[in-house]
Amino acid sequence: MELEQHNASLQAAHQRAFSYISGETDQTEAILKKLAAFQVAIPSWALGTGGTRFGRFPAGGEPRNLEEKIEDIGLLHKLNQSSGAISLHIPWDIPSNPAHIKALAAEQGIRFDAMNSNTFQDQPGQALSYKFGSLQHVNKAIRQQAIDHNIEVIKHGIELGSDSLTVWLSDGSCFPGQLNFRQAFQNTLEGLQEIYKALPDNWKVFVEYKAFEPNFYSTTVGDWGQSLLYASKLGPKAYTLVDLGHHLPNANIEQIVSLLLMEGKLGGFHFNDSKYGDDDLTVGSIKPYQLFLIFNELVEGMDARGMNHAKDLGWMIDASHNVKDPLEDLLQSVEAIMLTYAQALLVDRKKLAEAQMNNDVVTAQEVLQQAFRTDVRALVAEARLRAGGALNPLGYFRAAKVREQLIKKRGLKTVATGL
Ligand code: PSV
Ligand code: MN
Repeated sequence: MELEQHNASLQAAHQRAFSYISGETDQTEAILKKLAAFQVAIPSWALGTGGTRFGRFPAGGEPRNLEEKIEDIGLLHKLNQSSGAISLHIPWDIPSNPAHIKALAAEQGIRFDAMNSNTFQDQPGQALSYKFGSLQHVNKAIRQQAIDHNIEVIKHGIELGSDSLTVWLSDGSCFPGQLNFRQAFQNTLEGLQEIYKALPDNWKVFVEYKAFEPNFYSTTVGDWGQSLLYASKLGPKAYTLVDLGHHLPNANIEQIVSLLLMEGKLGGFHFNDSKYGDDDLTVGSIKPYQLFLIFNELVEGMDARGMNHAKDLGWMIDASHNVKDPLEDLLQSVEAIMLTYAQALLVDRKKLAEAQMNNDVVTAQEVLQQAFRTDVRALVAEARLRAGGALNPLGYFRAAKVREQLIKKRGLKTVATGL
């Protein structure tokens, strides 16, 4: 099925819904412009079926190499016009021919978002093991190996035109007494300082925190306080990265986001959703109101600093798709992000500020929920349509039998690199 044909078949229903929502706000054109500019990076490791330590159930047609991963993201972007970036994980996706990879991505309108290093696994042929950590390690040679790897990742990123590095460390301890916390912190800081020195002038480094897993007693970058401490000591090119799944249960993530923005230290975002921990579920599938409250703070906080919503933070999905088609799951996640961003743009900020000044708790809640309960699907669809995408990306994906075609081309038993 052709895209035009798909869009034509949905046009009348879309028009009805779009005229309704346009009548609800005088901001339609401004919101459409912001939606069109907003791009969410797709991680190179999320294009295959995810798994747990108990098993993995691939459904076929997974990308066999980086070229095919870029092809998959190009497909997503063609349909939703909001996935115009890729975030690479090294060494899972080392570009053997960077110029070729760069050109391939450019053909699909895809740029290279943050590069991700990996010192949480041992690679075949690796000299020293990360079993007891990387940058925190008691052995200087192991710390140096982890530093060198990160510098290598920066070099790959420079070749591709990326401008940021995300460092997520699994470093920590599994049992009380295993680590000297201060020593682990100091070693990690010194390592990050070496990596920081290797950053080009226009680059940023994002320090990602995570409460637990794979270490279950302590994590050396375990929460936003520790991440902010590292980022502050490192300097102006260092920022905190918030991954939604990396908090202890019921953490007030929207407040964390607000304060990091206030300090000018929020650098990037990994979107996913969870019920229990780092579940890596589809964005917006479990706690959509929390996602809205986070976006509400993002928009308010970025506007307060005059930031560009699309460009000044790194936006990325970080999820795993164990029982869904990865591409369908990613389409759902990007859609959830766009819808929530649109709702946050609808919040009546003047009325909210007045309610706050008057301690009018009821009105404050009404203002937020008015936006959250607004059906903005037609706004997001209109932005997509104007950019050349599909009115219903998921519907098109199924009608055009995209997965079936990928299986035919790549085979049923293909395995993408990643977790
Ligand atoms: C760790 O759980 C994490 O969120 C980091 O961002 C990694 O790079 C990613 O997942 C993939 O393992
Ligand atoms: Mn992450």
